[in-house]
This record gives sequence, C-alpha cells and structure tokens, in this order.
Amino acid sequence: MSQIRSGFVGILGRPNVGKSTLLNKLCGEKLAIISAKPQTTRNRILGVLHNPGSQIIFLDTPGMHEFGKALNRYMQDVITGVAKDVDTVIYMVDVTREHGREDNLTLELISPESGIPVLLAVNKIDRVSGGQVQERIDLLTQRCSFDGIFPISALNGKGLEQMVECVTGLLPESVPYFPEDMVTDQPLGFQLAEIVREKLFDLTDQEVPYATAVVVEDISPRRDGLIDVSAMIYVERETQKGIVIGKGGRVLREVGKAARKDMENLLEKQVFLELWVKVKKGWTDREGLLRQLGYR
Ligand SMILES: Nc1nc2c(ncn2[C@@H]2O[C@H](COP(=O)(O)OP(=O)(O)OP(=O)(O)O)[C@@H](O)[C@H]2O)c(=O)[nH]1
Ligand SMILES: [Mg+2]
Repeated sequence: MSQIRSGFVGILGRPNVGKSTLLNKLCGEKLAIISAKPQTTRNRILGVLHNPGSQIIFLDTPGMHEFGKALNRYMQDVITGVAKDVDTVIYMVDVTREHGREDNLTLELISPESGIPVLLAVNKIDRVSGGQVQERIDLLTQRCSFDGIFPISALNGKGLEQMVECVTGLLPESVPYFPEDMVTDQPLGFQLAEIVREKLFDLTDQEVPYATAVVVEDISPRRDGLIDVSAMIYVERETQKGIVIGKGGRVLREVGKAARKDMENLLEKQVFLELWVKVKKGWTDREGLLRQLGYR
C-alpha cells in the first residue's frame, strides 16, 4: 500500500475549552457529545479526517482536572495515555476564561523531552477581541514553546484550515491506519449511550449529570424497519433517581425525546427508545462498578 501522511493527534486541555466541538468540526460529523457543563467527555473519542494524501486520527480526551473519585482517576488515565502515545498534541485553551491551574496541569503532561510536537489552539476567538487573543498567546509562549499557534473558533470553523495544514506537515509518512470510509472506532452501543448522557447533561443540574452513567442494553432492528433501543441510566442515589425521572416522568420523557431524535439522525431509521433508571450506590468512586458500567 502506498504511503501517505498519517498519524495520531491528541486534543488536550482543561474541561469545557471546546475539545469535542473541535473534533466534530474537523471530522465533519457529530462523534463526541458536547455540553455547556465541564467534564462532559469521559473517554478517548477517536475521529478520522481523510484528505487526499493524508489521514489524521484525532483523539478527543476528557478535560484535565484535579484528582477526585475513581471516575476522575479513570478520566485522568485516559488523558495521560493519549498524551504519551500520539504523534502530535493540540493544546487547547479557552480565551474567554482566565488562564488557570487546570491549564497548567495540562501543560505539565506535555513533556518537551518526549519530542512530540505541540500546537497551541486558542479557542472561542468569536467571543473576544484580537487584543485578548494576543495577550493569551503572549502569556503562554512565555511558559512553553509551541510548534504552531492557532487562534481558532471550533464552533464556526475559523482558523481550522491553517491548523490542519500544519498538523498534516508534522505527521510521519505511513500506510493509512483506517479504511477510507471509517470515521470512528466507537461501537454503536457506546455512541447511543453517549447521546443519552448528553441529554442528561442538558436537562439535569448540579451533581446529577456527574452521577449518571448510561449503558445500552439492547439494539434490535424490527421487521418493520424500526429499531428498538433499550438503555439503562445509572445514578448514585435514590434522590437522583427521582430527579432524573422527574415529576410524573417529565424529565425522563424529555431526555428520551431528545435522545431519540439524535439516534434517528445517526441511524437514519426510526427508533423506539426505552429508558430505565437504576441506583448503583456510589458507583463513581468504586472501581469494580466503573468497569461494569463500561469505564475500563
Ligand atoms: N463561542 C464559542 N463556544 C464554543 C466554541 N467551542 C466550543 N464552544 C462551547 O463550549 C462549550 C464546551 O464545549 P465542548 O466541546 O463540550 O468542550 P470540551 O473541551 O470537550 O469539554 P469537556 O468534555 O467537558 O472537557 C459548549 O457549550 C460549546 O458550544 C467556540 O469556538 N466558540
Ligand atoms: Mg468533551
């Protein structure tokens, strides 16, 4: 097979900077869930950008934050795993928020001795002035040297073309890792569970989104073309179960309605979605339960 430019690019940064929005925009598909709340992504999400002569495999990661429960440690492991096993890193910051501790923690993960090139992506430039962007760049270049600096808007796509061009130039020559029609390696059950989780992030507040996990238990195509999907939502406590269900089942119905719509877009088929809610006491801090819920 002929050689092209191909390799793995990790997208790293603190929670909520726009990593998943960037992955989706670059790959032209909604591969990762997004929310206005921090700590949405919990796994490594792979997305492939196929271009003539190149194949870039982007790895979206959870947002870097301080150690907490077993779930946070799992997320941390995902980030460190990606950081040391890629050909290039995109270090992403949110220019609308002040530079902070979690931005520094992320920088600490990127070791200059590793020889892995690091690009700085200053995101959300659609929300600030050029002066503010330059200020952030000045602050960061005092601390670290970057192999490229890109003011971008992951939301509207500004600056992405230049960044992709730079990334492509940094990648090694290799045979393609993935077939041309493959955009992600996520199993369907995981994608559908993530859709439900995104709606839970949208429609519940405070600690509840962080206490939920979703497992898709069944995907069955029916003879009439419809697809039956059954998913279990796990929470940590009885009170959270009540909140997720809502008065008269209102919240769960809303979650189901929004999730079904996205599933139908993904599958291009009508979906019949059944959602259940179950308590798994304190699952976010119990490693055995984390594994059962798919965080392994
Ligand atoms: N204005 C603006 N908002 C953006 C941009 N990129 C992302 N956002 C918003 O920022 C929020 C967080 O986006 P995500 O893509 O979920 O961020 P993330 O870094 O993946 O977050 P975690 O998974 O929690 O680490 C969402 O509300 C996005 O719509 C951008 O370029 N401009
Ligand atoms: Mg994310």
